[in-house]
Amino acid sequence: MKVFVTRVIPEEGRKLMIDAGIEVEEWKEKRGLSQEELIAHTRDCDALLSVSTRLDKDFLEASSHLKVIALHSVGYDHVDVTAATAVKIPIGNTPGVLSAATADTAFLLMLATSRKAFYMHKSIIKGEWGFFDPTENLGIELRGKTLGVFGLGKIGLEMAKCCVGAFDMKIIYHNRSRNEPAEKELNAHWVSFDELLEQSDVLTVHTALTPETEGKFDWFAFEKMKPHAIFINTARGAIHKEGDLLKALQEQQIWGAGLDVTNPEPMRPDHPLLNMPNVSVLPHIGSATEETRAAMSVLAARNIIAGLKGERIPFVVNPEVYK
Ligand code: 8YV
Repeated sequence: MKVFVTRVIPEEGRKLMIDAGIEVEEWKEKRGLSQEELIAHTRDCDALLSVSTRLDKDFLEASSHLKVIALHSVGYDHVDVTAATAVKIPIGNTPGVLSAATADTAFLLMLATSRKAFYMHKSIIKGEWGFFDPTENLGIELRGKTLGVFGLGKIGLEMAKCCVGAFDMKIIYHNRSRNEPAEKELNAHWVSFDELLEQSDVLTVHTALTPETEGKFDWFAFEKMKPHAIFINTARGAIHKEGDLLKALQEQQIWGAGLDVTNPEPMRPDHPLLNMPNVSVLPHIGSATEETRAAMSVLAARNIIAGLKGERIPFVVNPEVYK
């Protein structure tokens, strides 16, 4: 049995597959694969472990011989799951293990933005640490403020817990359905999307990218937010409209933004958002800790091993394939 892996993954996951008797072929080049290259490399394989590699309909239709596809991510917006289901390939993801690390990144962006930390750091490098003026370089405080969570699932819950523990923040959230355990645990309140916009001091996005959430944070949404509100996105860049966000910041419709995800990625180095004092941008490192990436590789490997044994994979995103 052989698996093709689209990037080099942590040792923990690779070892698990090798110990299970699986031959592991990793793509070691520092560039992504085209769909044609992917088809060619997986032709003689039984499984695919995809690390953020786009899997479109053409690839999936040409690859019906694959017994399983494991993703090295919780998100699967880069995969045509309907096409995979049509050719009966189970798709697995890595839920749970990256929730804390991703929430930590959201928390980091919130705090850094509230004190303009990234911009201050850059100003020292530029030799701009000059005469002390008590009315300059002022941030805003977070204690007792309202955190609005768009998508209170596993990651949103971790972020909310951090904000309650550190700053005693009040939690409001908007989901399609109520999260009653979170309401009890954190005294969180469900609000409509408009109420979330109007009442949040910090609004943090933790939802999947779907046709319903794509472009959800546009000019009309930012316009409803408080002038001192901070917008945080560690989910997917396409959930906000970057041009509208820039305009909202320039026109002081909102106060600041912290982004771990942009649209497109990578963000171009001369992007105006990168030179704004109240904006913090990171290069999609939400799950990038040694512990979390190792745990993700293990879940992906477990999906591959189960799939190759002909068993139901433990973290399946398209359970319909087993019907
Ligand atoms: C990375 C993520 O994109 O899991 C996700 O959905 O966004 C991140 O963890 C990544 O795929 C790391 O392999």
